[in-house]
Amino acid sequence: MKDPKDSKARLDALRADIERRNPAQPEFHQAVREVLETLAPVFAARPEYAVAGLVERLCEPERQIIFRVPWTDDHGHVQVNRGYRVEFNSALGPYKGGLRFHPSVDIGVVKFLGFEQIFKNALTGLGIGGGKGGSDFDPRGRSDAEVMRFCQSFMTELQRHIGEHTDVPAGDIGVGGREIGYLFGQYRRITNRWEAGVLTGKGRGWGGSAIRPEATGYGAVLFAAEMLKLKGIGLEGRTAVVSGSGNVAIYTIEKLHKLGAHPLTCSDSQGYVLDEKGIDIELLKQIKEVERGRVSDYAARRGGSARYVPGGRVWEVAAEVAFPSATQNELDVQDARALIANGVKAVSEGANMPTTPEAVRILQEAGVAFGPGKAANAGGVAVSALEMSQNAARVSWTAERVEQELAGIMRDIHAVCHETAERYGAPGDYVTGANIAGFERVADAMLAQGII
Ligand code: NDP
Ligand code: 2IT
Repeated sequence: MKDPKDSKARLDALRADIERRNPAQPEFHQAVREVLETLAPVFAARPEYAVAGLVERLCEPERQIIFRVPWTDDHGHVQVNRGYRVEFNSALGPYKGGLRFHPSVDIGVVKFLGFEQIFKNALTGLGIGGGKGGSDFDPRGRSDAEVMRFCQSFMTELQRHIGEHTDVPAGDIGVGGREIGYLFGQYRRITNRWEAGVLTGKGRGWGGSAIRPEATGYGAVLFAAEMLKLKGIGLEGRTAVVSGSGNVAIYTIEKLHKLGAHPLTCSDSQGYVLDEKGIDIELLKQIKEVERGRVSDYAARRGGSARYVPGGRVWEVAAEVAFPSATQNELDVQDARALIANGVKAVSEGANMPTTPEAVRILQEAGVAFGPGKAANAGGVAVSALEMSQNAARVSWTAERVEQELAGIMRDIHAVCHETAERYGAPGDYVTGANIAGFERVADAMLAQGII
């Protein structure tokens, strides 16, 4: 298979087959399409990858688990949710990836996230396979006691599938430190094991790593800084737009402040805040992390500099760097055009697949440095892997040490994406670079380990 046209034809046929065999999973189709579209040159250059079944196996999860999650709400009513864990690929290490609790979660969403996670985790170089899970449970408006009962019921089933050497979940949308605590408690109770490495994102006092809460957001900013450095500019003094107001957005904003940039926005699913003086990180943390409030509360309490825009999108605000940090497909063609018109120089994806494929193309064609999520937001799972290392060694590293490791990992990921893109004739295209570099590592391990 030397002719790239042959490779392309084969990949197109495979894509059509995947869409036929996995109906009604648009996010999964999108994630697969985006990777397959960039792989043709690697097949042309490296015929060893063209063996039958390699990509077909990569696109089929090793295991998909779907289970009932019954729990009782505060009014004594029985609620029934659905739980998922997709164990996608373990060629490089135990399945690793977060749990998402959000009403939009279905098997297609979990599969898209698990598929992305394979390549992201490979890029970290830390020996972790790809997996993802979650539930259509909506934590919004639920009491702590309800969340605890839900987490306990969820773990009662999940525990038989996970383990420090098997599958290691963590947080994602709707799952943070509180939920990981309840999940860990139930795992420990059922198994009668202190198995710290079975979950990451734990509390600092009981096996959690320093800097894990910060890692995804900090990493996304470090990735943006690396991209800008190649354009000969720094982050200091730059204006930034950030979407979302959860874990990733908060620590993106914090790191931007630390590096002397000006984060002007944050958002939730109901609207956004524009703060001309820059987002007050302490007020945002108080409202979101302590009070579990909304960004509209931020605007009400911040005073004159902040304006709440109900229903709007942050991408209409002029800025030099953009960090989509909420959810998938939150930045579309119209948003990309608005960013370009306002002179954006770099987009670094804190969220998973937040930019639609057409918007990615438009941004890249306009010369905007575009960091895809599987590279730019890999800092979170990378520090999760460092949490597993600390748990295995029964040690706890200082925040300074973890932060230094994170910075080195993000630099390395940027470098490998950049070099790989150049090697395959797509200079500056981090999407191609990330997909091929991640693919090569997983594919080499899969080939060595035989047809399983
Ligand atoms: P959180 O639950 O902490 O925050 C999610 C934020 O996104 C909230 O502001 C939420 O607003 C908003 N949001 C969620 N769903 C939607 C939606 N359908 N439309 C508009 N806004 C929405 O999650 P995280 O910050 O952890 O995750 C954000 C993104 O980052 C996700 O794509 C996740 O997969 C990705 N990610 C997370 C990592 C982590 O370590 N946590 C690591 C790597 C990637 P509202 O409250 O109104 O729903
Ligand atoms: O999308 C992601 O990389 C995460 N939600 C973090 C996964 C992890 O295992 O830390």
